[in-house]
Amino acid sequence: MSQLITIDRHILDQQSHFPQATGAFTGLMYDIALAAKLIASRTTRAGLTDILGQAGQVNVQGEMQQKLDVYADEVIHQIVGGNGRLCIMASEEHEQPLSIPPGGALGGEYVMLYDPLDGSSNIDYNVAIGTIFSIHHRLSPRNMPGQISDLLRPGSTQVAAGYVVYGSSTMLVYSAGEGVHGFTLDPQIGEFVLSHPSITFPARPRYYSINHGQETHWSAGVQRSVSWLTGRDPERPHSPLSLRYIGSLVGDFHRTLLSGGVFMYPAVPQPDGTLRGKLRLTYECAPLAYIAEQAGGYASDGFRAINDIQPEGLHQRVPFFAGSRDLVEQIEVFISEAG
Ligand code: P6P
Repeated sequence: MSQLITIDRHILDQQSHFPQATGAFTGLMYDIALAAKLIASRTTRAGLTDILGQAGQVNVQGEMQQKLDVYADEVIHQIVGGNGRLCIMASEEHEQPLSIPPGGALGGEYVMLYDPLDGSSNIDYNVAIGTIFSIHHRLSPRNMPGQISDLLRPGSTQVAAGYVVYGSSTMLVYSAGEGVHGFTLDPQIGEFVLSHPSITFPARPRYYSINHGQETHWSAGVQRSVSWLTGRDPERPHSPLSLRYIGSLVGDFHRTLLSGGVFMYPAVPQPDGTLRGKLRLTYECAPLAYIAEQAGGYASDGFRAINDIQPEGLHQRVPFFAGSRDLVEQIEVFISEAG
């Protein structure tokens, strides 16, 4: 029993490594874990309550909001935003930054960007979905509201990031710069318990993950990369990886992290006709890139590190290649060689 390490205890232990810590970050992570429990309580019963289905409105992305999307977004805004640790927040569900809820002091030390429920189009099919969060120190002076400049930050300035995957079990995976740690929710005691300490990408990769339905739109570099990963490149032999793709970013990324391999969402034609990435930089790719790098891996837009990109907009989209470092770096070479 002495080995039972809850996330609260783990966060507190991590805080002891930072003598100057004020406890604000610790409280922030407590709030995130609580919000995750509340969301998990709904996702595990989605089929039993009237939480399924569409909320009847469209979000900033032009996507039909699911009821669970709306619930998750509001829970995070209120629970995580309401305790005075954040000066400003940004959500995938809202075009503009969110004001700090009543009770949350405007002088918060941190900023948070989040995707409350990614992959929510899969909810009705019982496919894993997830919450993603990214945390930075504020840049603007304390005791005033946060600014958009606090939010438009390269991933390299994150102080913590993580995700919650609501799947066969609910797991919270986070890093605060000292490795990646996974906690599994024990519903019997309502606690996230350390189940995956110090996660690193396995030396031997197992899967690649991409939507083959878009194959005709892939660039020559991406086509060369997939050919290589599946052992079909005569110039560069590689033991063939198997394909896994569930169309839910957190689920696909989490499997890649634990199994080794690479997740790819390249630039493809979008409904508006442009050729670009689909995944959002600030609250999807940058936090997952932070986790990937903390786990010994790497994440790129095909040309440069995701975490070197200075965001121009809150909802900016980028191509995303993340996973075992040697695989992602080789994909960059193929893309570069293909011009
Ligand atoms: P596609 C879900 O809608 C999402 O935003 C990510 O979770 C997922 O990785 C991607 O879209 C799947 O997109 O075009 O393969 O259906």
